Amino acid sequence: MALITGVSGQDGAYLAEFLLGKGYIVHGLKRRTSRFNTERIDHLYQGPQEDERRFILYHGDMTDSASIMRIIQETQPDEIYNLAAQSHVAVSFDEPEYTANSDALGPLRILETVRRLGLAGKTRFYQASTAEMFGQSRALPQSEDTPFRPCSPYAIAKLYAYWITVNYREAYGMYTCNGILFNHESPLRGETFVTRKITRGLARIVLDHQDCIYLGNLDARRDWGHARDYVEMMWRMLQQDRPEDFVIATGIERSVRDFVNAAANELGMTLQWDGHGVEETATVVDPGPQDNVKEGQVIVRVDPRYFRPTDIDCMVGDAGKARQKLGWEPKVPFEELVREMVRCDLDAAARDQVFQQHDCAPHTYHD
Ligand code: NDP
Ligand code: GDR
Repeated sequence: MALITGVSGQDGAYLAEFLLGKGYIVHGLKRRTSRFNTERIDHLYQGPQEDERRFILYHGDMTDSASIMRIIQETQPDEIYNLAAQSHVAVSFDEPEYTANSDALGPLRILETVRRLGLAGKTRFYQASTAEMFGQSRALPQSEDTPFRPCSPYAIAKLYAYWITVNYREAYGMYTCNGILFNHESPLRGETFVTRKITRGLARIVLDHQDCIYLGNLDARRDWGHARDYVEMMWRMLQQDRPEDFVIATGIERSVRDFVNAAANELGMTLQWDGHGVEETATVVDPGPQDNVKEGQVIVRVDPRYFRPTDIDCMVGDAGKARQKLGWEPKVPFEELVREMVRCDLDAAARDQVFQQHDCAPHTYHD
């Protein structure tokens, strides 16, 4: 039996599906929002009236110890996957205190609850740690031994979570693991992360809903994998004889510009990049089969509002330890990830078109 916090997020949805497939009963902590926000897990939902439910949701919040205590006491899980977080790096500069509360103190609240309830010998704990903790560390590729040099309120909060997870393992003998995951994407990725912003934006341009997308740092280089591959590693970390921390990454880095080119290529379009810094643009030199896109149309511009006060130039991981001990082998190559995201966003943009034809406004928030 497992408890997943952040079950309504990208990784929560893939992990819930994965664990249900393994025969687990899955409990999910979900925060209260003013509207439904369970689109990613609606296909798994079982109403309270159904018999023998295997997927059960609870209202709770990482900033509220009482709700965490109630849910853990009620469910007494064998495994806890702590995925809940304010996970957007740029937003953490706007909401640093809230980010620290949910991302740093949230995991502490879980660990302390497990200990206080006498579940330290039973409940295994996975912490969603992040490659962002390496920050501006110059060492590349980054492994479990690379020194941390975080450079955002998000990464600094996650660093506290990392160390408190290690501390509860060492101090109380609890089975706790950090998965130090590099960027992983999918069609379920939040719309304001750069990959999804690009695939969604290009799909909408192709269907004539918008002309252009505005991005920030095009030179940033990231190590992008598929979320479905990564959640399996979370589970594998909790099935070992001894708890340990693991880096999960593909070992290949690409720039934001490379990602735009790959997505455009998937749509049969060729782009030309001109200018530097805030003047840089991508112009369509060959629209391929896209009727709504014109040769010479500028479809990417830079908006400095998307620059961060401090950013990371390049992140790339060395997942040698996970390869050796967890049998880690990323299954989905980069091109396939981009293809899947572009296709799903084309479908979504087509659905939006139907909404528009019936005068119902679809989501138009683009940030
Ligand atoms: P998402 O942003 O998609 O999901 C985050 C989840 O946390 C959502 O379910 C969100 O709820 C929930 N949440 C946020 N704040 C709270 C709170 N105060 N109380 C309860 N729930 C809360 O992130 P991902 O699925 O991409 O990432 C999962 C975890 O892995 C995160 O901790 C992230 O920091 C970490 N991570 C992610 C990486 C990636 O590349 N995806 C890489 C490395 C680490 P709601 O749906 O209501 O917003
Ligand atoms: P990141 O992901 O910050 O690495 O955090 P994001 O996709 O937000 O940014 C990646 C890089 O792209 C640059 N960038 C832009 N980013 C966004 N969001 N929007 C833009 O318009 C844009 N233009 C350029 C950014 O500056 C950055 O360099 C993700 C999250 O999932 C974290 O929770 C996780 O811990 C890390 O990955 C590993």
